[in-house]
Amino acid sequence: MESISTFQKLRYTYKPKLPKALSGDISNILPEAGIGTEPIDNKAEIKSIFENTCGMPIITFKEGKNKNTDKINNIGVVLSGGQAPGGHNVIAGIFDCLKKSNKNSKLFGFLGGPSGITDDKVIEITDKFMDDYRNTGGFDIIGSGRTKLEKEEQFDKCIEVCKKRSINAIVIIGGDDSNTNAALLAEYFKKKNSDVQIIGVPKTIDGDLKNNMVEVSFGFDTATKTYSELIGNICRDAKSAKKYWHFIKLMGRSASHICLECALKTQPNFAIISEEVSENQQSLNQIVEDIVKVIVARANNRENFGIVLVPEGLIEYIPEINKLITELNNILAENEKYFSTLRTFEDQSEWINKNLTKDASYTFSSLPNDIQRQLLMDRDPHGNVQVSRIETEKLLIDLIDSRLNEMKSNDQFKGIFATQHHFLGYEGRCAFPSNFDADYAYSLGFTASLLIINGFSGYMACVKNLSKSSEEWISHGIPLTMMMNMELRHGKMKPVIKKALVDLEGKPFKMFKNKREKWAIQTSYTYPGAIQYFGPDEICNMATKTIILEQE
Ligand code: FBP
Repeated sequence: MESISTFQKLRYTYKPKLPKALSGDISNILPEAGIGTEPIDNKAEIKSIFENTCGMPIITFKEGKNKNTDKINNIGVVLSGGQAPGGHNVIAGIFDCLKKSNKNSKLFGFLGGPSGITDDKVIEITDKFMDDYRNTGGFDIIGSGRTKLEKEEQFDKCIEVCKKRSINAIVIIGGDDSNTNAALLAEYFKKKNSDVQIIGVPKTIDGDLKNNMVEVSFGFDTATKTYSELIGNICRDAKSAKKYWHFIKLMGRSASHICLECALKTQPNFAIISEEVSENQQSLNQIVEDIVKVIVARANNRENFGIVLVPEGLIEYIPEINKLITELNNILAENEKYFSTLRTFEDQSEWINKNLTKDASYTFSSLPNDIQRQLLMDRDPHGNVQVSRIETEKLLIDLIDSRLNEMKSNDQFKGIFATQHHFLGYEGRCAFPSNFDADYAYSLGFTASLLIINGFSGYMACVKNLSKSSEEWISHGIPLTMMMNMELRHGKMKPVIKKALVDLEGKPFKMFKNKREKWAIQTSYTYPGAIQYFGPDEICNMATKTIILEQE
């Protein structure tokens, strides 16, 4: 028998909390449709692509007799993309709601991500099997993957597999790209008169699947709490040893929400927010100069130590590198086959340099070889550079070191610059979900099932009012098309769910901006400590600073 820790055993028995409106009998929960909705932008284009699913109303749940809840439903669930704490609880929420409505309903898991649907790799999730995963981190219950479902042949295969397995609904748990694909799938199914329903669930530690209706994706809370504990520990070490500058890169493929939240929690000496870099069109050299100023000022106070937080996606927001990456993406996409025949890095960089414009080639050549190599690595299935493999924190250290050496040689810097670098990403993606994420993910799963039981398709399960206690949370179904606009992808305009970047006018960023000068010079670290699961509410059941500030 598999051995389990005492903590694991205790966590299995935790009962996730639900919004009040969902806690009664399923036959007493009635969906209520609001007024019709519209896409956030490019309304005409989106409407013409989503003829069958655009304009649907927002759904809310209230108390009331519901006669349609005891039909047998067979749901297939799929996990898509990177891990996020709470994934197992979404599945538990779907499962419990489904079985509450009719114990003969079944939940199936598609294995290894979206390709599990098209490859017909399916398992049934039973009571006992589910119980082994409740309130645990990870996606190992059924695995995940990044296959993109976007072609009609794939959609037809989905219909075929669902028919064969008598599955009448699919829940796609994923980020903005996966939920965009969910919207396309829902539209295609309706167009083809297939009655398979599609429901999306907002997942990603990155926190960038966010809008008026989606306050945060599940996983962000636990990941930022885990990273903040580790950053706090490093801060304490830095303050104790007084000998290193720690450069900590934080996951978050594109947006800097994770970096901002961790900065608000730990008060480091410097935190880069990519969105601000882009807004101010800051070059790599300017970023380096800004950090150098803080290092010099602290050295003048004999504080030759500090903490710098670097968002994972930074590289793509630095204007000259962004231009370079755009060119590289196009060149590599157009010449994929030829490029794969170039065996050595020297051959690759020589060929690339010949194909880049003069400016981009200059930027490429000015970067250290390791970074050049990392920029040429495989793209993910969505065509993105895999920023988690680019060592931006090391690049900054190298450039700052050279600049300080130059300043040392003409007596402008008299301090010491010794460094350590860290990358916090995988450490937090599979942590045991915090109480917040355990409750939130479970509520999202429960909502997804309710939407299916009540016949909806093309919706995202959504829970609002998250800075309040879970009792006061409000469940909704929101049309996926409502979050869409048109964006350029691989040289073509495509309908996509708009990614939410850090809002430079929002309260969380403004709070950080007000404080950062003080945090830079006066050592002001705070130590959030480990996630607490048992104990007083203000320690165990607090939402992120971001949500609290946004909703105060
Ligand atoms: P999702 O957007 O799929 O949730 O993934 C987020 C993420 O954790 C990013 O923060 C990171 O850049 C990426 O996944 C890493 O991907 P991989 O797991 O393939 O290394």
